[in-house]
Amino acid sequence: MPDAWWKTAVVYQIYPRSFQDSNGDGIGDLEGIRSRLDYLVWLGVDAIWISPFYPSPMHDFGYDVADYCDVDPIFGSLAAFDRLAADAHGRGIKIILDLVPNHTSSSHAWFMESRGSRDNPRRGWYIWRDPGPNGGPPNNWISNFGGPAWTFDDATGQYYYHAYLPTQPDLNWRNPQVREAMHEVMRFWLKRGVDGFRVDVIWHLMKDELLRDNPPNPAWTPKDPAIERLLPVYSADQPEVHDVIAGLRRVLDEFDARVLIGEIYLPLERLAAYYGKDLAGAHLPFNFQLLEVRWSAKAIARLAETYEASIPEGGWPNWVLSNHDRPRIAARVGAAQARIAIMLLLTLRGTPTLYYGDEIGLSEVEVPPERIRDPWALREPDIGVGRDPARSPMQWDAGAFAGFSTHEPWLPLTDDWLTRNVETMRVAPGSVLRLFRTLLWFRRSRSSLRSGDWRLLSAEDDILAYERADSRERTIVALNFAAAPRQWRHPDDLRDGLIALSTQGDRGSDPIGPILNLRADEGVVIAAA
Ligand code: TEU
Ligand code: CA
Repeated sequence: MPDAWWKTAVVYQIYPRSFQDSNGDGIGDLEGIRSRLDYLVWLGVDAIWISPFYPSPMHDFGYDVADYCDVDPIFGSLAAFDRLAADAHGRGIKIILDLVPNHTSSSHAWFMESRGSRDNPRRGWYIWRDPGPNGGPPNNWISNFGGPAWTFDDATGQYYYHAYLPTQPDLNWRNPQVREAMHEVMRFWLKRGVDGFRVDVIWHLMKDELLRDNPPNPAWTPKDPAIERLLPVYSADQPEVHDVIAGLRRVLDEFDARVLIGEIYLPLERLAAYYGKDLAGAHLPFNFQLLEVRWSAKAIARLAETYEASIPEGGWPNWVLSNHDRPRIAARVGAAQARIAIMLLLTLRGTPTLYYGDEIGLSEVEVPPERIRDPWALREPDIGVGRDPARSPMQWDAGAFAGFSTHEPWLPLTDDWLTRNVETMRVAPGSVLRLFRTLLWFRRSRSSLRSGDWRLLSAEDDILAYERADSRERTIVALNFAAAPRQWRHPDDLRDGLIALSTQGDRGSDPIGPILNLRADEGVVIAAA
């Protein structure tokens, strides 16, 4: 039985606003993505996950959906989506959409009806409550984007709940009509050939029905990861959430070979539950640990061992380095260690998700205060510029606006865009883009990397070494997390191995002695029989 495609695939996240503009408005769109499919084939990715492109007032850039079954004109049309899907499938690239079931936009027809009156049939589709005893919000829950998670609606004299912006009211997933309506949304896209969904904030879907106050978290400060703020709010980790996820999975399973990826910012010991009872939950509960881990050989060794041990029998791991909500890997660990990170991501066991732009080493753009667009930063200035620096336009060439658009892009380019772009780096020996592509194609050629076992070899002296093996071959990876040379004594029986590639370009075919000398910030992959 061949492995499910999503187990051996490499997923590539596209933030549609920032990938390629096709109509000169400075904002990326679906036609722009379609025009770059040949690049994605060249790079060697197997699936694209596209962040939301549905009709939206764009208060949270599409994560505030006003119509789940259409395309916002700024991104194109359903016909443009169908063309993109057909061309992607024609090139062997799968399409994964971003489903945002936790909340709608306050401009969604469902919410407009729900707020119409207390006895509207859709009143129970959202979470409405009378004011608390002191006339204020029903409890002390706070929004992920600052301020109370409750907004008062004068017309009907009640508060409604929102985990994010006041214009992102949470749906009430205890209501079977809400579940059925969202199942129909999934079927709409699955019938259009979509290969799966990344489900936004899937662990938030069920709230504590009694809306009990949460113990105030005095230790929390705005600089903490937002998730620390939310954990008390969802600390009940409602058991019913797994019924809801199993319901989403049943819809998916009405169609062949689809994947359900769950966005879940939870510690590893709680993440495993989202594979579901008898693996009937998410195929890939997103593992965000590399976004937060202390960047060292020992910490990552411990993380990988803990994660491997936490996955239920038959479950499949996944790893990610960056996304549209967090500073990019190159900004977190620097350019040299970002190469180590890429080799780590593409040689650990499980499905890797790449974030667009990481392959050209995009880091943080300077976003002047007047150009900040992230609603979270606009509501909570003390968190700084927010998420915009990780959402800057893709840089394609050294032409105007880096080939992203013929118009000033919606966010600035990086200062070094003249050299940090696909066309320039595609032919530059030793560029991070060429490393990325070589690793992707090497991974594709090695069954041990696509689906072999993982075994830690060592994590001493700043070197993380591990082995991937199956019945046919072994691949050894040795990563130097130090900015200084290090030596590594590998297992003696590696004498027949050869260094397949290094993060620092050609190492020649020097035979491997009993000691491997690694340069500062260097990682190597060794192909052994
Ligand atoms: O993010 C969920 C989530 O927890 C993040 O909001 C994260 O905690 C926050 O961005 C602070 O880092 C999803 C989407 O990825 C995010 O872009 C949306 O803003 C959010 O949900 C609401 O839909
Ligand atoms: Ca456009």
